[in-house]
Amino acid sequence: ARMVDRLRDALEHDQLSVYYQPVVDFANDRWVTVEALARWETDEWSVSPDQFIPVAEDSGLIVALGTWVLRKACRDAAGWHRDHGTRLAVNVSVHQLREADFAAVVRTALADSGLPPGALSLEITESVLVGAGTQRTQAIAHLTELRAAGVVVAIDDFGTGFSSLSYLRTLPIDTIKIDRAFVPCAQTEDPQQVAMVRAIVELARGLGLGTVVEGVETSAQATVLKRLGCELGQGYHYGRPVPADVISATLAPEN
Ligand code: G
Ligand code: G
Ligand code: MN
Ligand code: NA
Repeated sequence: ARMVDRLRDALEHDQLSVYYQPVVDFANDRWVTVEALARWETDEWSVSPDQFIPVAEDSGLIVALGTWVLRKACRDAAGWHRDHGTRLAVNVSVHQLREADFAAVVRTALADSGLPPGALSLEITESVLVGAGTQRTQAIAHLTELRAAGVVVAIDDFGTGFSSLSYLRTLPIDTIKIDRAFVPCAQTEDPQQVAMVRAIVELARGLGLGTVVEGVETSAQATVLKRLGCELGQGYHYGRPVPADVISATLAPEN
């Protein structure tokens, strides 16, 4: 069967899962957030999200898949937030933002799970700005409404799109997630890479936006990024994406 049919079937039969990757505060290495990442796997095989997410995007199935991930992640994270203050980040496709009921779907997921709006970040990409004016207006209206309720909005994969920087002032956002392509290589500390990160951090600060750096793989990189003024970091150095029960077990003894 085509991958999209198998994916729809997996979604209907609750055969997808959600993994979580920690985001840490460089100041004290504590977990402040976990990012929800969809997984499609069994004991025998797995399909990479780099394969099935594009298929879901192209078929429109990403709307149902995104809602499923959001609701599952809010349920998992409500207890982590209650007991440890841990926040939740969820990836949102531009297709979800074009649906008339997106803000209502998010509000319902929060209400049903008990996760407070201020504990949720939505990760969107610059592609929100692409497409017909009415779709863009709809997306911005959803984000504005949800931000007014306390939800945090982050630009994911910052610096990899093709938009002009002016969108940073026009989009209702709170945080920039600096793409891992900008992370300086630990050994060389490439001066050009360092200059790029420094400029992005300065830009974010000037606009009153928070920063998260992705793809932190070594302690040497963490040291450089911290020195450059990055606030939060995410990457294999701090932890790979893992199932919910591993997050629960790791958080439990910490506090
Ligand atoms: O999990 P991994 O880091 O391999 O993810 C690969 C890509 O798939 C990333 O771009 C990530 O943002 C995306 N992705 C993973 N889970 C979701 C999801 O639930 N919704 C959307 N829209 N994208 C996701
Ligand atoms: O686009 P988004 O930022 O949502 O993608 C997250 C993706 O990045 C996931 O597929 C996750 O597995 C991957 N990822 C997370 N940390 C690291 C890292 O330190 N190095 C690399 N190469 N990939 C990472
Ligand atoms: Mn992301
Ligand atoms: Na990213």
